[in-house]
Amino acid sequence: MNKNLYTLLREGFSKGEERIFLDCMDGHPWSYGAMDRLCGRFAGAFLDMGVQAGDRVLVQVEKSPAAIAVYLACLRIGAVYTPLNTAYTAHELEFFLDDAKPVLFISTPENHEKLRPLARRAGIRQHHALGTSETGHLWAQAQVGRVHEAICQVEETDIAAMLYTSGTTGRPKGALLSHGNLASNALALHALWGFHPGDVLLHALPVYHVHGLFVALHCAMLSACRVLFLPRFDDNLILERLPEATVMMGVPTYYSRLLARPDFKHACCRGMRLFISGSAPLLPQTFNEFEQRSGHRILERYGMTETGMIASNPLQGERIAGTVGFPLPGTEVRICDDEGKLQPDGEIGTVEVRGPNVFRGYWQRPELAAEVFRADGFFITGDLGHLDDGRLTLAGRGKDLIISGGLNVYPKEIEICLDELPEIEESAVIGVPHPDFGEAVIALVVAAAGTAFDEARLSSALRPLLAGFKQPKRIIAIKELPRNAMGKVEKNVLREKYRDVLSKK
Ligand code: MLC
Ligand code: AMP
Repeated sequence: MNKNLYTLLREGFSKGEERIFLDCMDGHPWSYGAMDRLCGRFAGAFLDMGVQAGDRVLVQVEKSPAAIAVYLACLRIGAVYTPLNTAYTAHELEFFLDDAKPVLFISTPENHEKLRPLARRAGIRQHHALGTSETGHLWAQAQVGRVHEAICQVEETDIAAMLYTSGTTGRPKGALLSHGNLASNALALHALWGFHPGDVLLHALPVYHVHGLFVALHCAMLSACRVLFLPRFDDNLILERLPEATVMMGVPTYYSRLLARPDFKHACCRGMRLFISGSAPLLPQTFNEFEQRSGHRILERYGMTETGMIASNPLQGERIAGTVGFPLPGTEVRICDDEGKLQPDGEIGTVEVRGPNVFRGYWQRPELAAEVFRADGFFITGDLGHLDDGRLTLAGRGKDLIISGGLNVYPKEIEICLDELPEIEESAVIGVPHPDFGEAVIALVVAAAGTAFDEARLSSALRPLLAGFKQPKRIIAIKELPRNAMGKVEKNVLREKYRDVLSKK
């Protein structure tokens, strides 16, 4: 049997080909059948460009139905879909182009010319543009080219997508997700959250991450649900469309932004059956306030790029604020100390995961497998937590990671950029509480001898190097970085000292 994820997704929506899939409120909703046909056209075009099964297709485009068709076309021909955050700068892109070694690179029409020299330098044979409407080379090419109907025969372990995640070294690594990984997670979540053909999913998430692309869209596709496909999170648009929706998925910032709207109340949610939150901790106060204002207890779940979703609060049964619920069926979770020794119930340790959802490894970094996998196949997430009668509660992170508005930022990447500036002797980047993003980035720097510290100038110097969400919201000069006896920077001391710099306005 063909284990291609596209076969499974098509099985889900083939009963409702004429049903609306993506509704972008532009008067031209995309039916499942129309999406399948566009996917066939892109698949034909990609094959004509020389893309073969196993080749990487690197994609940095705006959210649009065409972007989804590109994803599905990659699945169909067995290529490895590799999406990138649209906020990445040309400087950041250079790394991805070199590392992923894509056969095909797709960028926006606006960036196409600008990125052409980079793509050429990286030796990429095919570089095309894709617009959100019917603009750009790929649309034109797909209209005149052939339609490729067949779905590439793959094994469960063949790679469907590669998603970059950063790491403690500051160098992003490509997590390889197989057709089997994505299919098992899609089926588990679809069943667990009770998706059915009558659901209407409100979708405001970006589509270059696990959350917006896999978790949300796969659940919808398996029941041929209608998706209210918003270009981005906009509270006005959300409030306008909420009465039509039955399910919404978002990061905690979406829910706190809704609560900031005095007109968000019970009546807005009359058709809703489920609000789901993940990617960052949902504060119990947000959970409680949301329940008071809407009558809904947000269902919090927990996942990672490398594993897809790991645990979820129940659809039926108690959703407890501050916990992420129970491991998904088929997924094992255990809590261990640094040596891998199992911790008793209630004790905090590192969350380890094993199951069909766990990724195949990092692209061209086989040496990392030994660091992140135990001999018995458990993946070490780097998150801290405890289990109580099977229910998982997260308790911070063992890894030096900042999650800002649901986006991951690894301090090292920013520290490397800062330390290269001549005005800076050394730096420490930390996450501190932020009223909108939950947590946000600030930098503490020691100025180089003989230089004058100028925060605005340093921020401008970082602009072309780092995506906006990684830019420190403040750069603060200090005399020296606090260090322990081993010479390691004591970030806890800094986090404590500067915890109010962004929350007090
Ligand atoms: C934007 N900015 C951010 C930011 N997003 N700063 C910090 N953290 C963020 N998350 C900055 C921009 O650079 C810009 O800065 C300014 O804020 C306004 O930008 P914007 O694009 O207008 O912001 P907005 O549209 O309001 O976006 C905020 C957001 C968005 C929270 C709606 O970031 C978002 O949709 N986040 C969700 C991310 C997500 O899908 N995560 C899932 C990962 S998967 P300036 O200086 O230029 O003005 C995963 C696994 C799992 O983690 O479990 O799901
Ligand atoms: P990413 O690497 O972008 O996939 O981000 C995954 C990380 O997000 C996890 O390792 C957790 O640290 C965090 N995360 C995801 N869901 C939750 C949640 N519900 N609560 C707290 N942290 C979460």
